[in-house]
Amino acid sequence: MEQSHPIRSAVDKVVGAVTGDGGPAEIPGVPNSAPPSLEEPTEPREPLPPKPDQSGPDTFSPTGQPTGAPQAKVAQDGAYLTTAQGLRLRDTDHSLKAGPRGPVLLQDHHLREKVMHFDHERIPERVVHARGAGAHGVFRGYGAASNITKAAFLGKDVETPVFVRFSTVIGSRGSADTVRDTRGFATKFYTSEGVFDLVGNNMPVFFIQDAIKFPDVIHAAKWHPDREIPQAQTAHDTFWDFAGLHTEATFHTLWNMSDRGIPRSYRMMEGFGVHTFRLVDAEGATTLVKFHWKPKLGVHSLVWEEAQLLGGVDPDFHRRDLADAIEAGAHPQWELGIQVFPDTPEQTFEGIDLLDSTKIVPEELAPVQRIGLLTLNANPANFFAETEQVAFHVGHLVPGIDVTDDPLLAGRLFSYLDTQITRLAGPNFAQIPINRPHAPVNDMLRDGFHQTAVHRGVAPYRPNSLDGGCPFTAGAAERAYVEVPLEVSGRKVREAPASYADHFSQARLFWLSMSPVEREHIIAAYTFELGKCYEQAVKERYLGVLANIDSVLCRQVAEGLGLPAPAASQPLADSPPSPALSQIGQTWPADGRIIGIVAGDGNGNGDGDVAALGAVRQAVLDGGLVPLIIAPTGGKLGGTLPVQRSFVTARSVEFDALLVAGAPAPGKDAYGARDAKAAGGADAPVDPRVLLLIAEVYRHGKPLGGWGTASQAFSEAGVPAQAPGVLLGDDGTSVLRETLELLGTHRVWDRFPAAASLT
Ligand code: HDE
Repeated sequence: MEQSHPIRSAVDKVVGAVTGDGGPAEIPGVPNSAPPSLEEPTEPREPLPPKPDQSGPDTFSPTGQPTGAPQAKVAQDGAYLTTAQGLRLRDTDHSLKAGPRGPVLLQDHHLREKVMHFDHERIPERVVHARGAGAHGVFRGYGAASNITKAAFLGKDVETPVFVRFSTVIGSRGSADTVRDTRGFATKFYTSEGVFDLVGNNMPVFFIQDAIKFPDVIHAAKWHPDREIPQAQTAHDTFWDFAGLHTEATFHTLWNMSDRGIPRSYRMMEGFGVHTFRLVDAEGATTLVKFHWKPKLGVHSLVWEEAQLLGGVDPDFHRRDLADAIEAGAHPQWELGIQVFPDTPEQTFEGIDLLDSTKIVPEELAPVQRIGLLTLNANPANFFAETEQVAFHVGHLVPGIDVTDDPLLAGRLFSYLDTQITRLAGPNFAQIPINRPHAPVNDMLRDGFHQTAVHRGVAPYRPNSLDGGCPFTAGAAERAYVEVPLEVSGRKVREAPASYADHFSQARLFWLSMSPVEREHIIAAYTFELGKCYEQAVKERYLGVLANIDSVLCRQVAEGLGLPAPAASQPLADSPPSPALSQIGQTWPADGRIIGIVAGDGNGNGDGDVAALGAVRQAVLDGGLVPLIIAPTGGKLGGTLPVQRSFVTARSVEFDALLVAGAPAPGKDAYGARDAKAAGGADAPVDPRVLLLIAEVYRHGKPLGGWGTASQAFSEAGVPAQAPGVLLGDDGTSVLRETLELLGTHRVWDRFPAAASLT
């Protein structure tokens, strides 16, 4: 049987539902499962069915028992509006008043309830990682780790439901997605043995070695406390003041300044558990591991100008990308991997301290072994209930996975429970539907705010006889969690081990592993961030740090800052580069990428043949990508082909590649007073908004294809026809084919020649 591509079939399905005419496929982002009527609906009816891409938490009781209830049963339902007590209401638009002109009566219990609840709708945002996006999915174990861990969910073909939340670290809940920052990558596995949370980041190292410094680094990175600016970024004095004085942050800061700090998509990030964990097999033998997530789509990043533009043009870019991809059926996937190290008393590997979270073990020394597959396949049904209320904790462990003595991890084991007390207002947050385990809970923890379980028995204590001794403790045979019985000893001191003093060698390793263009981006990022600092001393001090990474890096940044480059204060350690750290040099699937297709008005104004355009659009869908037609105005080209972006709404940063079907003459609104992007364009041969699209796509290194009279538009935009990744052809489908091939490497890297000093 012929299988249509998931994106096409999903989009077709969505649009079929929306337009009701089975018409051409629309784009993801449909607000609900049926289109609204033009007239306000007044006839009571049952609610619309949920959208096909959405799912809620599975229906488990607060005590981890499957209830068997359909998900809709925990949602509000029915045709009639009620109060919170289920009382049907006749009017919710007018307060109860003594006559139409008032006064409002104190007895209006509906007004009181409605406004009271509204007044308390917000909860405190997370103190870090406040901005995020989540998705449901499934994890399937390969069984490849079963020889070193008894964790049931890692067994061969065992399927475990998961909820994943991605996030930025510094910004507030409403901040932009594309800021330069670390990204959180937190996964909740609802395993048969209890919840396991892998609370990781998209970078494998951290700013600090000891949790006691966490408030310091976060206070430095967040806004200045007097003005509460800048939002969601480290380009300011307090961060670089701290980073220059606290040089154990050097390596993580370098990751931030690299392209990893501005991911293209949550779907295109690696994830890391950061700390070393201890796996335990059924016999009690232990192995040290570091967890990795490897994205099937590869690791890709924005360029800085795109990230900045997106901050204004689409601050929800990453959220939207994740939700749209899932809605369109392009389900993102990652393989879970582990680097494996023998559990020796020193807890080092090839001289690298495994308890130091500011260090990596290069993949070339310890390859990442794949042990399972994560697929995100459903969007949350309700952001607040799920993404906002999900509560992760590094101490949510299952048999077969234990922690190590990494002092950063130790602090986290305290912190993650603590923070929920403020954020989720009490100790019963595990009972919120998204947090409920899928394993029976019998904890003897009692009462507290928002207790939703109705416990039985009279003896929530042990030992007891009144409840028949229940509940009983389990042994390892009954899958109890048993900590690895390690010997511990030592003097009570506030000190770090000597190995923690090396702050620069791995930063240098990273720098040396970058391709020339990646180095250019790093130089530009430091120059931008330090250039935004006010204090000369802060900049000068940080140049001293850069000198200890690399003299070229230091010199180039110093030049940009207009300051002298200092010499290194210690010998630079050269180690072989780790190619795995570079993002460039491989090819990856282009699933779910966004292709902008610039057309004219459908009447021969720079778009050629509408039927041919439709064929290109269909071919993009067939390739598993999302086509967005861009035309002078909204509507349907030739009465059939739906337009998704107008020259007013389109901006190049939305697209991974641009196809140009011709050279549209300026639209009627192409003048500066209406649209500054079109300033001076009324008399130009090509609409200036199209020229801007072309110029930006070109300078961001994206594939640029064109046919018909597009060559005229390219030359008006200053794009050389022979430049790398500029594809001019006779017909759209052949240009498209070449464009898709180029997308495999993500960008046209040849368009970015690096300075000779960096090659
Ligand atoms: Fe977190 N971190 N963290 N962190 N962290 C939180 O927990 C904390 C650290 C990470 O999507 C908070 O529920 C301390 C490393 C992610 O809900 C809080 C220390 C790594 C998320 C907290 C660290 C992370 C958090 C805030 C230093 C990567 C978002 C709200 C010892 C391995 C989870 C919350 C989500 C969230 C504390 C360091 C990752 C305050 C004290 C290292 C992905 O508890």
